[in-house]
Amino acid sequence: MPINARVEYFVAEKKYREAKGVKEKIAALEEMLKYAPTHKGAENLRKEIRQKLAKYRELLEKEKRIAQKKGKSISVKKEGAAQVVIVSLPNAGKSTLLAKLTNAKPEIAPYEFTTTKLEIGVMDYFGVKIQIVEIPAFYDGFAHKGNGPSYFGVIRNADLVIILLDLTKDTDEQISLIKKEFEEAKIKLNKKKPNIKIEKTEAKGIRIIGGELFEGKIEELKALLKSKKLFNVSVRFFEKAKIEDIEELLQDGVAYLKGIMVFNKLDISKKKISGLCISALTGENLETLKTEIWKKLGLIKVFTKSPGKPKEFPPVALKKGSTIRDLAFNIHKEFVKKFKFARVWGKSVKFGGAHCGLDHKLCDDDVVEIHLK
Ligand SMILES: Nc1nc2c(ncn2[C@@H]2O[C@H](COP(=O)(O)OP(=O)(O)OP(=O)(O)O)[C@@H](O)[C@H]2O)c(=O)[nH]1
Ligand SMILES: [Mg+2]
Repeated sequence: MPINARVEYFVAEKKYREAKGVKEKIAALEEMLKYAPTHKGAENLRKEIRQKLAKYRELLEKEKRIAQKKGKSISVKKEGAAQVVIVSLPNAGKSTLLAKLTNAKPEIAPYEFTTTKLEIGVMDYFGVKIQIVEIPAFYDGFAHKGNGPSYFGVIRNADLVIILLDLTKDTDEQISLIKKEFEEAKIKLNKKKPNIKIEKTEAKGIRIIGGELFEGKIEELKALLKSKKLFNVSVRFFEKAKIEDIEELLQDGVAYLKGIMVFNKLDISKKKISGLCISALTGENLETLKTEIWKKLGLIKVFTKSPGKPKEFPPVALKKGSTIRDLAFNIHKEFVKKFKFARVWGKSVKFGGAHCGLDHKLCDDDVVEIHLK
């Protein structure tokens, strides 16, 4: 980590780490380069950023070429604080659910494959906008056939997947088919990315750091790396891991996504399922579903206020664990520089109106009054 870097640099670096798509990565890297320290000691850092930029720009060109070959590319512009996609086999009630949760008016019909393109709506969650996208129904082989791969491109970019299951049909069968397609598309659902850093090095040989955390034979690990032509690398373990975890990390294009399973058509089913059961038609349990979506997205909403005034609406959505610095930066870049102190009301403080600094961690529904110099 560079010393003396400006706060904007760290924010850009955070964006880079969290970026999912190639375009987002490029934008974050450009920002990192803009704010990276210019002194001699940071030369390597700037070089590294430029190399990464070149790599991602090349990747973007490649993606464009592939998209051109395949014809029209399918994409959705992300809007709001997060993007949620709904997937299911035909007729499970995706459009009905989308119409109930958002402002969208998709076609709803009792026959299969009614929805043939992406349907997009916006859900309001206590003032926070969340984009919800219906993906046309899955079928056997979806991951590799027709528009399936393009739709999986949209899914990969989402923050959460709702797997909608039809209680009036065999749910195990639906689950196994949908899971199979996700596996085919190399998307890991609800699995944490193994916390292992594999980096190419200029130094010769394979260097293993924290090897006591590796639950396997080091020789096997080295053989695997060599089979992937990784001769000069460092592998740093931050948690216990198996050889399969390394294999997964070395695979191209693996994505990690959060997902929830939701069982629909509760109103006409007598099945007893331990899971979130709803009726998109009657609206039963939809409030619970909304709360589940919010919890699973790992977001918090924070209200700002001016001295002597009530809290402002809508709230700002932030990642769980965000600090006043993140909030200030979210409002305006200058706010971090000009920050004097903040007063906070809510769960993150012992008493309402407590004075806090930039590093103070915020909780859901906190109210924050920022005072500037
Ligand atoms: N009883 C009942 N019927 C429902 C429910 N949700 C959806 N339906 C019905 O199921 C049928 C399919 O609903 P859609 O919302 O079009 O399903 P879909 O998943 O979007 O379908 P495709 O786009 O064809 O994949 C319609 O007749 C809906 O009225 C529900 O909760 N209960
Ligand atoms: Mg539909």
